[in-house]
Amino acid sequence: MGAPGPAVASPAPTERQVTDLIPAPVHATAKADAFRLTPLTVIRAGKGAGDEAAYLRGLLRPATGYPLPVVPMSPGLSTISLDLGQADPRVGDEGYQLDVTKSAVRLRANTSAGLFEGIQSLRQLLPSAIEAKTVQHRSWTIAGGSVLDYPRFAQRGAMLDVARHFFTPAQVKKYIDQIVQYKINTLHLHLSDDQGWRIEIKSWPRLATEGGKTAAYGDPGGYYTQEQYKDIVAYAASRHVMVVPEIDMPGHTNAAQSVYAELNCDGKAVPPRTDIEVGYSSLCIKSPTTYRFVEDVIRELAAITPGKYLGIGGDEAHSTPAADYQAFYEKVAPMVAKYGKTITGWHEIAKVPLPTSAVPQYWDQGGTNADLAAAAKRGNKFVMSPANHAYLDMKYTESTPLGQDWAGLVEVRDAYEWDPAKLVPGVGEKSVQGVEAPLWTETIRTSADIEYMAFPRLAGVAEIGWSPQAARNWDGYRARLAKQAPRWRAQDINFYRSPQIDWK
Ligand code: IFG
Repeated sequence: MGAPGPAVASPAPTERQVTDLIPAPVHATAKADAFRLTPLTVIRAGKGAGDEAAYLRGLLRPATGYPLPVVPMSPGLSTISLDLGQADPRVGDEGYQLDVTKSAVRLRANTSAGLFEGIQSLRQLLPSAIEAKTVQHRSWTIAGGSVLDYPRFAQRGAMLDVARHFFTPAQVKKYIDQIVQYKINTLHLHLSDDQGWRIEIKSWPRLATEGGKTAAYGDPGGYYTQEQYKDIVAYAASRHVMVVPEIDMPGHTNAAQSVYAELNCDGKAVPPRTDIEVGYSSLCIKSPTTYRFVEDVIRELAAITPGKYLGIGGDEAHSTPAADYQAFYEKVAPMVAKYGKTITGWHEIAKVPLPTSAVPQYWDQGGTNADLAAAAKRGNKFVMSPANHAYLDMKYTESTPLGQDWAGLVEVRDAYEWDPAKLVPGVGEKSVQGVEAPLWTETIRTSADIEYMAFPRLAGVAEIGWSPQAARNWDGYRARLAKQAPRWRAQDINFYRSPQIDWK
């Protein structure tokens, strides 16, 4: 043991440092000094960085009350700068470089999405009080350090089932703002099911006006007009979130079949159903009307969806014989490309011939699946959302008041300790497009319910989607997660206080 070396200026123990970030960055070095935000601080936006600079300003102004003007050139005062195109090529098209010293904060990225993700990290380097909606009279320091970061997987998503229970555009936007703080970039909206139809389709108007009236347990329904849907999509895009709309089929279709008799093989409308049984419904596979209906829906939904993907369901088609299921998708799959979109759907669709661009979404619980391994071999990529790890409607424990338990109990650790590239033999790293945390809403009615089931587990799924697998371990994560609690309290997020975490 040699003589003790020179005292290294270890960073003052603070509420947060670059090594506390969630998702864990690829490279992060904490530095002792910190940047102080003051009433004189300016945000200098390089060319093309104006929107992200305005977004950052919107995050910082409520709690600080500082002017924080966005300027094209900095007068050399206390400056936070955002620059496009000057980042290390390693950060790719969604990563960033963030350098915080006493004298300046510098955020660089190759795209505006990268700047947006870097802002989420910058946000976590400020005290949790920055998340308050009213002015907090206190000092504002940004922990010093250097971060060079980029995602493991391109797609990191959350799904909200707005069919079993309807959530207003404002509630969806609120959820978007909550999830982007963990670099989630995809919102999958499950827009139709047995209990309700939630999107206006002009060529089949009663789908929404009638089929939107019902919800699980007879609770109030609702639906999005196409204008409201476009507004949600635009809001999501302003947060660099791609909306993936899903119309479930050929099963999970009772709402549609209860309002249009011609969608039923016997020509009779089925009674509306608001119980939560699954697998009993099926479109009429042999009827040409079914394919006119499906094509009209796909056409109208594609026209108002700028995102690449359109979800065509495929799950739990227990009332559709296998041959009919195959025949159905042989007719329907080409419709998605016809209207300029790429197929996504539940992994059962991998049974039928699909373009290799199609992205099946895995929702089983791990293990061998020959259809998926074959699809991966053909070049299909998958979104992984195993029910026993990523389903946010699974109860945490037996005493969780909300949710279900058919895939088991999913505590915070269960939602964190899995590797999407190791779930299904033959579906390895190169075959994984990303991860998703679905929230089915049979038992979920309010934003507080959404928050209780999504937080903390969504943060873990977001880290799985973003951070290097080698950087992830439960002991390190649970310590970092504990430090998020003051941020959630400041945002009034109704999170579950898992006994597995020593919450701050
Ligand atoms: N499975 C059904 C969902 C929902 C879920 C609840 C899928 C793909 C059970 N399909 O998950 O509609 O009811 O946990």
